Amino acid sequence: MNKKWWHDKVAYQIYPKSFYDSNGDGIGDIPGIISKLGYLADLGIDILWLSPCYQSPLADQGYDISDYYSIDPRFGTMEDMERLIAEAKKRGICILMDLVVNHCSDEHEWFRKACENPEGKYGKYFYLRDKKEGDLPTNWRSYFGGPVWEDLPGTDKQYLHVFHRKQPDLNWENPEVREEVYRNINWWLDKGLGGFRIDAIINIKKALPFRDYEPDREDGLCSINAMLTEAKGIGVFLGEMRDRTFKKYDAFAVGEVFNEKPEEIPEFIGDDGYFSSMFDFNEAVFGGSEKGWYDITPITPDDYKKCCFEAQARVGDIGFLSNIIENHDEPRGVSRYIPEGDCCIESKKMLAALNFMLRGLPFIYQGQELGMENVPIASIDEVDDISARDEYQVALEAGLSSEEALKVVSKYSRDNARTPMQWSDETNAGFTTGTPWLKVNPNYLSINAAAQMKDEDSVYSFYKKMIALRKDPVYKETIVYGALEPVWAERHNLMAYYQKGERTLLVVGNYQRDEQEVKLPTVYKNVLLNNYHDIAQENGTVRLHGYQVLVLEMSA
Ligand code: TEU
Ligand code: CA
Repeated sequence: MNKKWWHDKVAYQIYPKSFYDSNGDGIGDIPGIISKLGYLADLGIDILWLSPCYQSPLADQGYDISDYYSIDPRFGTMEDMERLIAEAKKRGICILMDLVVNHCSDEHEWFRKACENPEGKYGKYFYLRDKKEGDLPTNWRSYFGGPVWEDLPGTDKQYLHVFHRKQPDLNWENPEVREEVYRNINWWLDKGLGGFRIDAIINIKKALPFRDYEPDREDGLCSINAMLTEAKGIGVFLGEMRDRTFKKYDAFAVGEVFNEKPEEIPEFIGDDGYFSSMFDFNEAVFGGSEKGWYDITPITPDDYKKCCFEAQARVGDIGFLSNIIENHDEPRGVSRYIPEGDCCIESKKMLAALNFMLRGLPFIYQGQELGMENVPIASIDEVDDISARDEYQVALEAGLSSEEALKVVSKYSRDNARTPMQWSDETNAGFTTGTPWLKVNPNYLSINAAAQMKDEDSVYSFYKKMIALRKDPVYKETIVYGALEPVWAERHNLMAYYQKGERTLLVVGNYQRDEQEVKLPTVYKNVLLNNYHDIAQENGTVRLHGYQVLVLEMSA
């Protein structure tokens, strides 16, 4: 594997709307991000991924772009964006924007022109089909519920949207569409971006000609996955995009890739892959069901371990995964991966270390470094997330009571990660002086950055230590390029692995509240991380405290 400039970096995801509001309108913005660059640099962040802040009606919170060349006024101006890129660079931080090109917004000029003249140039930018009364072109269910087909306003046609109806799919088979995309990517890279996170990219290749698949619910529709499994040849688009854009700039590109086949990994993230890296979603998708969120099987510590090791083994040293505990589409990791009732400072640090020390590029989602948790939801009316609102209906239709359905939504709603960043114990967690667009988690009085920055034992301080360890010249080579080797893989509620490179590191976490003993294979030379103040040991046997995690340098 060739070494790349970004291999030893630490990345951080910002959800602009909820990060920091600089002007009191209740919406986070780019000047707000600029004012927090000091915080991010101090934490040790090198790469900053911004969820979309382009012009958008925000039907899906910016993942519906109406102009790829401008910044939405709610987030700031193009000058703000340029200033952010420049100010970040001064601190050694590079910016990634979100590339959302499976679809645009129905308020984009292309779509408006397609409505005006579906037979013209812009009609070919989308997937249009003739409307037949009582008969949809296909029986696919959109990710956010309901059929993927919607009437094209003012015409006798329908258009395809695999996400929300306000997110019409772009027709990647049309070379003109691809040219538009590449031109935009290069335009941004010329502004000095470090690269992109690439949204929902697996969806750009459709199985043609369109056909129906076996329905998988009472609604007679089928999951998009049925069509995607059949779609072949996405590599032609992805390779072309790489060659025309990222490659020329040595930019970083991380793909939001679901359901990749093992044989595709070298093409995707090997040397000269389509992407620099791709996210590991193995833990996030565990237990998923085509029926809906209400049917998800909750993940246990043993499942979590298995998912991590499986993903690591699949990729090996072919390339670099990007490891996450959460993102803006997922519940808070500490609320999901730590058994109910056990979410505390120690267990949060354990989860952090087990994930952060894996081979790959660590991505921290805003507030994760504080151990932010899921938000209590009292009623479905409080929920903003369009996918959670749909899943609530799905649960009701499946026969759950409204109370049960609300419980499901509380657990998995994307709002959990989207509540405002908890900066301090001041009003609205110091996020805004106005009314926040989404309710602040009431636990901000005890979980906030200001308090944790002063506290040596906080989750924040632990993240800072982990990041510093990854950058320590003595251990960097081993942590970044070491080979991961699971240890005691069959032990219950214990997750442990070696990182073997120039040095030998052992990462071991007691994934339960009860103590647990391990007999160390060799003696250790140094304790690099410990979420307790002591190590209880006798003759090489360590009695791990509940949720204790250790990173040890072993004698080889
Ligand atoms: O997500 C793609 C995607 O597949 C998600 O629908 C994911 O399966 C789901 O959110 C898990 O709960 C991307 C973005 O990250 C998401 O925020 C957007 O809504 C979506 O694309 C459409 O652009
Ligand atoms: Ca604002």
